Amino acid sequence: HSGLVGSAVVRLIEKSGKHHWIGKRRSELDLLDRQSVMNFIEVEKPDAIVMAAAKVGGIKANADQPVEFLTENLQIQSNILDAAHAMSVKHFLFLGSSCIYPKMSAQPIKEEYLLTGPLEPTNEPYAIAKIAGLKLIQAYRKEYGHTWISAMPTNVYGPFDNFDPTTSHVLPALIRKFHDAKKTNSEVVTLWGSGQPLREFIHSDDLASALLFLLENFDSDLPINVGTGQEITIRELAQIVNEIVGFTGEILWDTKMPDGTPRKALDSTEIKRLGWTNVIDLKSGIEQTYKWFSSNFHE
Ligand code: GFB
Repeated sequence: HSGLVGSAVVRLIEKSGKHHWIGKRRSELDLLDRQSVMNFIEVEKPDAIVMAAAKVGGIKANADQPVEFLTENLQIQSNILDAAHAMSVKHFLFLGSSCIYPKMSAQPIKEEYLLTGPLEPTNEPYAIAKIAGLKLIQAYRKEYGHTWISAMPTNVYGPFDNFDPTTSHVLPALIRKFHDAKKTNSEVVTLWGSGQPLREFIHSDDLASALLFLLENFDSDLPINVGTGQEITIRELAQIVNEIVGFTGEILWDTKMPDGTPRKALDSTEIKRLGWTNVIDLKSGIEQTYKWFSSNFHE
């Protein structure tokens, strides 16, 4: 509950005042420890679980630690799902990622395109773990009749993200790199790849509103996409972040670093049809995130 997505869900639950929430930090509950997870769920007996905990990272972290991205995610999700089953938890929302879809998928990506082609190699271990998670949700639905669901968000950003320049996702990496360069009067910022890939970004507060909406309004075997429908190239994104942060030097592109998937635009028709829509536009979301970063991030 203290990461990028979990903290946003907690903020929204507190704001609505409709539900009581329970969260544990990593130091209080190790989700890799099966018995501890069992005990926690048995003691707390939650009505609903939003599974925002995962081993996550940007393109380089995924490529550098394939073992951890595969095994930790498999263990965390099977521990929590098995404990939820043992204690008959009524509602469960499993969170995946748009990288579960084929690298060269037709665009925009519909939910049913899952497993119709090879995955993007830089994040295949993470994607395989997340596919296993959503398959486990489907298996629990089929075999035991649980009404559990899976949501697949596009790239998420916002407060409480990882802003490490090496392991983070692109948006926090850009904020951090431009901020540091401005602070140290550096003339150059080096970004990765060609700048050509297209990405879609959702603010964590919008994602949180989608997740709570889905818990109340969605019950299906298929995962559901959560996106904004707005795509941007990494180069355009760099310009926006650069303007907000106010770095005036030069941007270099290190083309030895990977581009990853060329494009992964989610088709979010289904969630929009159900009545949810995002409200935070990318520029004001980045402005808000940079404000948070400036006053909260200390190395
Ligand atoms: O966000 P990102 O790390 O991951 O990178 P993915 C997106 C794009 O930004 C890639 C480029 O084309 C990167 O080459 N980029 C440019 C940078 N400069 C930078 C930089 O300084 N840092 C980073 N990180 N990227 C991830 C998956 O894929 O998406 C995860 O690896 C997860 O598994 C996540 O699914 C949502 O969007 O390519």
